[in-house]
Amino acid sequence: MTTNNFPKGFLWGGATAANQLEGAYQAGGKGLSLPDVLPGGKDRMAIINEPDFDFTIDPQRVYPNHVGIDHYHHFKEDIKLFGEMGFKCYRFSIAWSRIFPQGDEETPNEAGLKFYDAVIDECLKYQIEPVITISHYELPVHLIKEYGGWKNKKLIACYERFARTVLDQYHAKVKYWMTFNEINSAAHFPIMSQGLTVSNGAKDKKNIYQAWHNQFVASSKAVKIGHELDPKLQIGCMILYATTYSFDANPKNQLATLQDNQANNFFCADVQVRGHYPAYTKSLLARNGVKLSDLDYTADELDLLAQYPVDYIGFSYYMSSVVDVTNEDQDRVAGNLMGGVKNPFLESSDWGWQIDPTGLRIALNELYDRYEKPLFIVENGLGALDQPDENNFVADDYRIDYLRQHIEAISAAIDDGTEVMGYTPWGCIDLVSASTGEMSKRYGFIYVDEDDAGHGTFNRYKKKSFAWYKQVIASNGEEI
Ligand code: BGP
Repeated sequence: MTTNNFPKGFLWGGATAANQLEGAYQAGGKGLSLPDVLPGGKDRMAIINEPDFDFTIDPQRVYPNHVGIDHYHHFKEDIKLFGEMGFKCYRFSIAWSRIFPQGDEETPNEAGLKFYDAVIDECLKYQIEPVITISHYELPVHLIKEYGGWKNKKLIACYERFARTVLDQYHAKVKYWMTFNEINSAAHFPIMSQGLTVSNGAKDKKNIYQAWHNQFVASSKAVKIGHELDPKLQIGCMILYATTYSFDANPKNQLATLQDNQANNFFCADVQVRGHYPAYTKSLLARNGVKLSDLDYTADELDLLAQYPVDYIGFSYYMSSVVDVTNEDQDRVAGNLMGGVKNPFLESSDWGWQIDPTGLRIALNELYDRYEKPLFIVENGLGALDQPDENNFVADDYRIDYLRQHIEAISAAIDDGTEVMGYTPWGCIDLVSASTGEMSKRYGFIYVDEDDAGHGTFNRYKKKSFAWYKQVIASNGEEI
């Protein structure tokens, strides 16, 4: 197939998050953020079920986010490599706890602001457009311990101050923003974006919906602040999208798939994009044992949501999923984020994520049909166990193959009539995995010599996919 239909100005690039690559977790006055207290290892997410988990650091355990890939001290070298690949944009996040170490101070930390000024200037030096996620799984620990995370309305004012500070500081140099990373992911793991564990209420769905409401309000406030500073700023939401299929034609499965889509793919975007709660809200809440009257919301807040919806839809896409409510004995995949029913037509990654490029074409169509707003694929990629040879070269043909098929799917979706702004594969340089807290699950075009315990030379090496992606960008997606 030909892929010569990518629009001029298409934002090719890569994506990262502060907590997964910066390291230097106490440098320049930074406070502790949630990932700083999450140990590495396959049971990292299980921590939310430990009743005595209290967000403190246990000296017996390993904390890979403390070191990241030491991007804090290597950012010039890393961004230079992105420039060499020809990135048009670079998506990264600002660690809240570098700007407000505790999260609720009145005055920002100058050293933190300076750091991101330097990162942004480095991008601009290579004509790379910065794309900033304001909050990417980096809630300051103090906001969790003191207030119980996002279920507490006090966080709205803290976020507003944080968003105002960074928008004020960087808006002249940064046009593209996102308010919360994978805001809907709380349906699967409420700890990452909402700071909720079993000990502070994650098992009570009411808290998750209240936290979402508070985040929606905070997100609209950021859109308001951004547009008042400069109406040309583009401020998006960011959702995790997993195209969801019914296992078969059984109407029971079809209905369950529809409801699964409402709950997991659409609910947050419906509010953030359309500016109001969808018609199915009451029944969705009821399915989760929550009543509207359980939630604390005001008419002014609903007004704000209506007045300040997002400008575009950022989303991550890694896999599709399957719904079957009629057969409990189905084969399952052991995905570490959200395992589920196995799709007999698909292969899975080493971590059980079902690989489905056509699902991306479907996702783009589903989202565009529903919202008719520009779409930005801000995460996609293959986590793999890369094996460097004696020259530290990784021949990652499997990654090239994965990305090529997904780029073909984007091209097909553009032909279908969808409006796609850009594509930023996840972890464009190897970094610490969010779900396992390990380095060995790698996504990058650039290999970083470092092991799961955070030891290594930290040298950077170009993988085979580096030259391949450079040519993809140079040809605006034609040579893949
Ligand atoms: C998304 C997150 C990222 C990222 C990615 C890959 O859910 O937004 O932060 O890490 O998934 O996941 P993992 O690192 O678990 O492989």
